[in-house]
Amino acid sequence: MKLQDKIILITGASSGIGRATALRFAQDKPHLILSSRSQEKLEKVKIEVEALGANAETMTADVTNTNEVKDLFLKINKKYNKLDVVFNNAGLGYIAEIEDLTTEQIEKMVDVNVKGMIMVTKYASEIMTRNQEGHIIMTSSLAGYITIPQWSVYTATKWAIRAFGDTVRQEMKQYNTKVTTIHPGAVKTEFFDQSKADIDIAKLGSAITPEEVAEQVYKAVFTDKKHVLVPKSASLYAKLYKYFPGLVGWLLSRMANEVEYHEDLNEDEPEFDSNHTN
Ligand code: NJP
Repeated sequence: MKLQDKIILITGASSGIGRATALRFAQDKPHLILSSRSQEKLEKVKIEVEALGANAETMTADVTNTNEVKDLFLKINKKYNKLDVVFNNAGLGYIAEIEDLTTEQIEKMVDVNVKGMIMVTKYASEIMTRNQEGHIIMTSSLAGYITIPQWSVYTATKWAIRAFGDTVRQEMKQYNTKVTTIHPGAVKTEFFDQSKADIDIAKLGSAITPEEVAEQVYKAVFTDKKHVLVPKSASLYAKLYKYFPGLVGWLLSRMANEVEYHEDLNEDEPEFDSNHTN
């Protein structure tokens, strides 16, 4: 029971990678604080976590609202006076060429993925530096290493988080606080339901499960890694990008286009009218 009695906060805990990570951590029976905007969804995850024998509580907060983030950490500090791990994970993406993204979509990506993640880190760091102990884990993306057409703003937010994480890591070392960024490739979660991408994630063969990411987040807690790329092919793309940026962008956008092609092809209908003879 390596994490038993540790206080662990997870943002974006109501679905996808956050939920899967809560369930992975739960096996060690820590005290989990599950956070996102939806109380209803969090309650469902809490029941799943408790069924595994861990303690859990829900604390809603919209990470784009700095007062709500501040209140979240005030509550945690008052109740526990410590925070061992924060999995700073809430995020979203809208996928389209820059001219087709709405101003609202752009602002939302920057607010949640950059401002939200920075504020969560800022308040977590106040508790951790005081206690001279802690681990901040942030979800960036494979898109934090590469560039893909149609993902420009999302990519910008995730590169920002890699740079932010690297810098905070340098600052936090003196306070015995670790900082890690996680960089997944495509993951089968609700992310793609709201992303407006023409991608059927179920058909994207290379997509991994949120449980595979959760396993790497869990393992990261026991190491002091700067970056964790998952799956292994994500590492390969990141390395290749250094030397062949255009090729990697082309390959990845081609994979997405192939999925679109299969989508467009209605397999229930014949491609030609077999009764028609010339
Ligand atoms: O997506 P999803 P993922 N304030 O939609 C929460 C990154 N990533 O698990 O507020 C607070 O299932 C939302 O909760 P709710 C991605 O960028 C993904 O895939 O209740 N919370 C939900 O719990 C993100 O950073 C892929 O609606 C807010 C959670 O965020 C992280 O993985 C690939 C919020 C989103 O869960 C988790 O995304 C990759 C707000 N304002 C990186 N807005 C991928 N799926 O392929 C949203 O490289 N949430």
